[in-house]
Amino acid sequence: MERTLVLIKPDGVQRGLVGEIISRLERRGLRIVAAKFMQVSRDLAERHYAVHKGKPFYPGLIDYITSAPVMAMVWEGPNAIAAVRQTMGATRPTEAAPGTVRHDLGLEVGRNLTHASDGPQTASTEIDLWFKQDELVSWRRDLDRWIFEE
Ligand code: D4T
Repeated sequence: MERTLVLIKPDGVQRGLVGEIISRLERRGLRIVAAKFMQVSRDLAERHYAVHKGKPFYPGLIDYITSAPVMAMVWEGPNAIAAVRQTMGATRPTEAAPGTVRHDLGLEVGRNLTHASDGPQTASTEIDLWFKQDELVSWRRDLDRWIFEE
């Protein structure tokens, strides 16, 4: 079972899309492991986006992610990293496939609603950055056998 970090960014929170986005992940069959509604500090933002430091969009990215609260979550499931990125769609909403969160709900790359880890190493590093071990809940749903082949 794979785990991935998902952020609903400030635009998603401000636009009242938290429920819609969580609902899409739930309906996909993914299982929530952790969630916290929080104001992101500049320090956390800079650590999360360290890989983009020096790029032209970096200052705007830090301002954006710290501009209002975010909903930070961990989701799990078989191939959860790829599944969540597929549900979110391409980084640029105008390149995202119809049916994805970014296509259906967004227009601009700098207001692309969500973040999702892009690989197993990043997922592990990002989950550790955003959550303490005791904030991650391991549990089973009664429905799991109808969603996971196991
Ligand atoms: P995140 O990390 O937010 O899930 O986005 P992606 O994984 O889909 O895309 P990314 O790392 O390439 O970009 C991180 C973040 O920077 C913003 N961005 C990106 C931007 O404002 N302008 C740009 O030209 C690019 C490439 C959007 C997402």
